[in-house]
Amino acid sequence: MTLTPTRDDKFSFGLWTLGWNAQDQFGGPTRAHIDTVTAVNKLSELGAYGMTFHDDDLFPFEATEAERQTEIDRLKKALADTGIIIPMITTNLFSHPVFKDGGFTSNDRAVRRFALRKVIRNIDLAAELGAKTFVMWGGREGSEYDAAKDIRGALERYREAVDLLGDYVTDKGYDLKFAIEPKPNEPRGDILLPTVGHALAFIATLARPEMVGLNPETGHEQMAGLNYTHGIAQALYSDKLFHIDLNGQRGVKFDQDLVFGHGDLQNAFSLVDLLEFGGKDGGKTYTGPRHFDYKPSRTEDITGVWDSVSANMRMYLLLKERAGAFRADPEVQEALLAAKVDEVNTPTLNDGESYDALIADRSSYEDFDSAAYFDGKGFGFVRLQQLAMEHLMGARG
Ligand code: ASC
Ligand code: MN
Ligand code: MN
Ligand code: MN
Repeated sequence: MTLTPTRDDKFSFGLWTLGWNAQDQFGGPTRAHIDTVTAVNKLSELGAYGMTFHDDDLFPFEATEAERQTEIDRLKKALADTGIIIPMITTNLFSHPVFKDGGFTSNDRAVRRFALRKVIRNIDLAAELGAKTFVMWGGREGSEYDAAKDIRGALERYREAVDLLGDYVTDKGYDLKFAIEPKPNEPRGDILLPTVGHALAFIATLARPEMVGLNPETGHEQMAGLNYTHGIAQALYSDKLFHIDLNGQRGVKFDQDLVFGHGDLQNAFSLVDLLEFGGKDGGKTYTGPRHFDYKPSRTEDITGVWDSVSANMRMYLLLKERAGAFRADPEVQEALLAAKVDEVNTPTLNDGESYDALIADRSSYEDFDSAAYFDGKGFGFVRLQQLAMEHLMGARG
């Protein structure tokens, strides 16, 4: 197996990730702006297949129509020159001060109407560039103060917005789906749709739920103390993994946006194992882009930026190689069997069995000797996890 990324690996990067000038709340930029054409060329050279962007990454918020078109044309030429594609586009409804109380859910109705128009404009651009996924990260949709936001009203406005955009895409005949990106907090004290589970419940309320899925980000679930691999598995279970934002995070703290695998490594391992080897019934789990939404640390210069781009892809490929070795190891297969990991896929009831039949089955209860059945036997999960960690560390095969 090769650790050199190819287009077939479907690695993509946000223009805002490698392009971040490293300005944070406590200090000014430590790096210069990176031009779009340079970004596309360099991504192509390093082995990525796609680039993504917010409207405001490509042209400034205040850009005139002509300036906007110039940047779109420059991007199109760079794409044609390199073969890089734009699999996903997203809208910035968080940087400009007008969005300080949100876009779709601002208390101010005029701001909500402006936000919808900004998104519609960007949907047209997504269709023009052939993007298949339109991500919605509602970074400013939320509150700091419970008294300041009517949450049920805000969720109604969120639904109204996504429903309208679904109508627009359908009427225009665009081949585009939406992916909602949950995040629990930052920049707001509390953000609406904070986790995968909240977003799934929200999607079920929409007029066109089939058009709307998820774009879960590693660090965003982990900021809420949640298991990212579990979140991705539930998104897959619900047929809602439309896109994925990979990065690194260590624990419940500010959004670190580290390189993928530079945070919780064992969770990154289980994630890659799920994406690459977790297909059920012979199916693939997820065939979309492996998209990195990270930030090259503020300490890095331009060489460090490109090193970090490569590091994301290399971490993914290394983890894929390690997960492959884990799956191929006969001792692991035996440990999986002993731990009954696959038995959870056997239905609890017999084919067509009713609750009457279950209740009539004395062996399931009256004659079930819990003490004798249990008999001190363990599942051997620790042994299994140790094997996983030894493969992850390169200590086996
Ligand atoms: C997005 C997205 C995020 C945020 C963040 C902006 O579109 O997926 O997580 O914007 O990266 O800094
Ligand atoms: Mn993040
Ligand atoms: Mn993201
Ligand atoms: Mn982010």
